[in-house]
Amino acid sequence: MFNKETFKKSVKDNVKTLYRRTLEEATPQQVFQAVSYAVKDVIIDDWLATQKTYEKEDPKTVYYMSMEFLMGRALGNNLLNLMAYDQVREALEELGFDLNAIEDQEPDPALGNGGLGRLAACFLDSLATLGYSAYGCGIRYRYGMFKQKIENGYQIEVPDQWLKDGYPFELRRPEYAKEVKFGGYVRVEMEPNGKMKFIQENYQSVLAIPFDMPIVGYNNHVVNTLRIWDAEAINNFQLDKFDKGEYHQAVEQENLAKTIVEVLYPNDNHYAGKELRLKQQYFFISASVQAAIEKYKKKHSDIHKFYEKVTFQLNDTHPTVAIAELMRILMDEEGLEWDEAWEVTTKTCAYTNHTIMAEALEKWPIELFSKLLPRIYQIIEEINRRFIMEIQQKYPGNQDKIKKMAIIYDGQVKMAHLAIASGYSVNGVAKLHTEILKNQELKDFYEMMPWKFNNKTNGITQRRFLLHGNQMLAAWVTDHIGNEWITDLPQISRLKVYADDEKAQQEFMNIKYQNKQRLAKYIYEHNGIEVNPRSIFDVQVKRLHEYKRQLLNILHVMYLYNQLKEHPDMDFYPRTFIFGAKAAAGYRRAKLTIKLINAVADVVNNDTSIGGKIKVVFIEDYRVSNAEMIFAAADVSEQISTASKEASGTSNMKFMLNGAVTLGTLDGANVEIVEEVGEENAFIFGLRSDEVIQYEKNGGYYPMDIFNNDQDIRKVLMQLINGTYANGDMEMFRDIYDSLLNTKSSERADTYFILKDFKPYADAHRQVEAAYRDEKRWAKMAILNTASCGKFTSDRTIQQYVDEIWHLDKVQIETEGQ
Ligand code: NBG
Repeated sequence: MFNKETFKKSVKDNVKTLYRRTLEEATPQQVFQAVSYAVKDVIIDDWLATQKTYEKEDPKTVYYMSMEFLMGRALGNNLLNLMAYDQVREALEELGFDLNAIEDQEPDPALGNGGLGRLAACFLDSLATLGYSAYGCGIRYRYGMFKQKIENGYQIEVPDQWLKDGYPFELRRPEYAKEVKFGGYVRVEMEPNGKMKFIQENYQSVLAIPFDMPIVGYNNHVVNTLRIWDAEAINNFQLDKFDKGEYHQAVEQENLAKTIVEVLYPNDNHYAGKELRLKQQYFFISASVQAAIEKYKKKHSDIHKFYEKVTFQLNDTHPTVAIAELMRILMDEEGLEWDEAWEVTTKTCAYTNHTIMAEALEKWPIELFSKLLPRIYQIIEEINRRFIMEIQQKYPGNQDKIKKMAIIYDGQVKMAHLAIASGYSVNGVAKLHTEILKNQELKDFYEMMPWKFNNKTNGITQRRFLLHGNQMLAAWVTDHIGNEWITDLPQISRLKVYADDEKAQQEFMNIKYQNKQRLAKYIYEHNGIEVNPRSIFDVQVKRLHEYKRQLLNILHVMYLYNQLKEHPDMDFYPRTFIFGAKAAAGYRRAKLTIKLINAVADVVNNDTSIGGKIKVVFIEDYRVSNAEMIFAAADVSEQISTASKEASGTSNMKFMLNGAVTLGTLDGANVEIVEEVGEENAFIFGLRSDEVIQYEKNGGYYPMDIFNNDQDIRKVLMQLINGTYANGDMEMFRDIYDSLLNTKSSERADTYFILKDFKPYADAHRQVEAAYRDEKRWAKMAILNTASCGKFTSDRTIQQYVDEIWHLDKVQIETEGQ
């Protein structure tokens, strides 16, 4: 139980033992560390109690396997979930510190790129809060997502040394280390009983060392574990090698260990096809699967029933080697026959698809794959052989089906096919996305195995994105409807009765205003740009990708600016366009788009003739910690992906929760957001997904016609190549211009239908402006957005995974004094 005086003493003691300093002498970072260790002390008892309870009650456990966990800062969130936030704030005040400032000392553990990694983090929060036994399994990258600096308008990537001061919320657990083997060859031996034995030889190996992070449930004493693996060289092996004079190989193993967990690939919705990436995948999967089996065997003797107590959720294709690794261990180490191992595996593994973008679907060249993972490759070959037989049985003589569905085809191992053929569940992440999977992308698989397919619309945790990120609004909500929304978000619909209440409207908009002031201050401090908190804060924050169409947004800003220059007296409600986005380091056009945004910002923000009516801000280094503040301050949520391309989107939900109104296409979860809040409380525009798909299939879209016939659009595009935003340099943005009209390369012009959707988008913006001028109408819309977001809690998503896929048992933690 939390005790303020003990806590204060613990903070002081920690500073002393960690740094040989008094609290007065400690640096802010040292105070953060001391406070965090004191908080960890509080967590530890619940962590132990939770694990004891799990041991006793033996509930079924989900292992959420993911290359990415975008956790964000832990200190504030842990305090809230422990119900100790206010007391700790007071305790620190008494010691002369400000909790917010101390929270700001924490690095964001940015072990993820974007939505996929953040979803995994929200899921862990919900699993703990709902009281389900769960592990997150991932990689402890030494360098997380790069830090973004903007220099001269360009993105510069700087290493993210999140571990440099030590991370207080992790626990190294060498006693659970596992060996992971790469390369070599497979030798087959006949055993006396006639069974074949497969032995990997002449391999290199590394030691996987787990680091555990506590995942604190909200007010329920549950503490689950995120287990991320670090790599170390295997020392005694190394000595062996030296004895034999195999110095070279020993050094290689040392290097392998060093490089394997070095960096997170900074790609979102795109795979790089790099050997090191496959090594990372097998590394954390092999260690995690070994650990899961070891844990199961502590309590159970019959490995055939593994799936009754354990399920693996594969977060996209990145962890799909788990299927073959589980087969390998069951057969080669546990002695099961193929059919027995297959039954266990197919009842254990489930797969989530997070994208239909072709460039994100992992395929590995056979050569690379079989060399790195010879035994795993053999097993996948056999899975493939049997799967093809099944296809032939179902569709006799149909070669086309084999071509489209085989796991190994054309020299490549297709990871999504492996996951679908071998898993017991395949889910999409929003209604529309799942329908597109069933009817387009994975049509053949759906026809063959319809029972595997299901939808799980994504969600977000309200505990981070409202309770922590927007404390003023959270308090206001609680004042009006009580605090049940914290663990039961649909309760928030009780706010609907206040949508027309003038006092409530004023209070709600006043909180929004204060949050806008907070963000304005941040912008001033970080960008040196003054923005008017009375202007409309129109925000697009997410990874930079062509399909997300930040380009549409900035082209529209250029158009508005042209309008304002041409008609200086036009009625124009001041607007602040806020962007935040990292681009993959190798994604040239995305990086050029960042430059364009900053170039437009430079011109527009410094043009005194428009009286500050348009401001453009690019927030550097968009990440979870500043995201929390940005959502709280947004009026308009830009969700403008080309319909059909955004599997779900989850920032759309975070904005909605904070009372921002969606301006978007009918894509991903926007569809369901509109269903919940009503079309009159969102601004929807543009091509529908089926229209996009039709154009993609049949052609018939000619952006050049639009360019030729629409003066406004032509003017904006010409400004890309006449130096308007590039100090006269006509080449700087030519690639973007070409991509829209492309007559040159083989790439289809305007792949993402930007020109097609441009005018409908501009229209939607006019409607936003009109709605915002009507203060009451806007306040009502904003309140209704917050009040209608109940469906989008990750608690609901997780409950559906539990009920329809995992079938976990709920656990109550017994703590002392309860
Ligand atoms: C992303 C989608 C988002 C979705 C998240 C979480 C990948 C591969 N997919 O639309 O682009 O919200 O996954 O499901 O990163």
